[in-house]
Amino acid sequence: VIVNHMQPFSLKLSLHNGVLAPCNNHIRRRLSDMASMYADQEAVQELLQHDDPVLYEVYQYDVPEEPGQLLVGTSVIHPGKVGSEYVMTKGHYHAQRDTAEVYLGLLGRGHLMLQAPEGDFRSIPFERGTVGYIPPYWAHRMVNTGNEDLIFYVVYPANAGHDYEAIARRGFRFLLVDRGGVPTLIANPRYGQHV
Ligand code: S6P
Ligand code: ZN
Repeated sequence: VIVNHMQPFSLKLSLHNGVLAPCNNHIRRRLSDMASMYADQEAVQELLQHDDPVLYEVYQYDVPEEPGQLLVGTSVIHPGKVGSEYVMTKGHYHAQRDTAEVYLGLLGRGHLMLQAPEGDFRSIPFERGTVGYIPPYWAHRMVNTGNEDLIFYVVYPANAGHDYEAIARRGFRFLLVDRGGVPTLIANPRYGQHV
């Protein structure tokens, strides 16, 4: 008996620019959408006086958010820095904490930062061909440490949802900053404080 009437489908993913077609959920995140998340607030204000740049984009094909379904999408993080901190995603836990996710690197260079609720932290270097496994319960944020777009493909349970609040409040334990051209992890001086 067929109980799920959803039809099979296919999408085209451009391996050059990450665009997914068709795409029914295109998100653009600007600096003003996550201004408080960068450590150097003077640099944020300085940038915002001139412009409100798009920092990253997500192309996703939404399906019903029910258990058993999978969401697929690509993220394109543009290169750049805010102060000495590299451009990054907001980062989140899944609202449904016991859901995992897989990232596949397609273009560019970066680091996948992961953090468990108890504070355990990992940073995984990412490039074309890297497969990153994000276990259930780990918050995740991607950082573009290169000078071109960082593009990766993601697959995760459609009922996972996003919890941005916890990261917006506490941040990650470490920041990824440019130290003489070398991406370097430093302790986040604002970790655990209200951001
Ligand atoms: C979704 C998955 C990615 C991110 C995207 C943007 O669970 O982890 O598609 O949504 O990379 O990051 P963020 O933190 O702004 O959602
Ligand atoms: Zn996620």
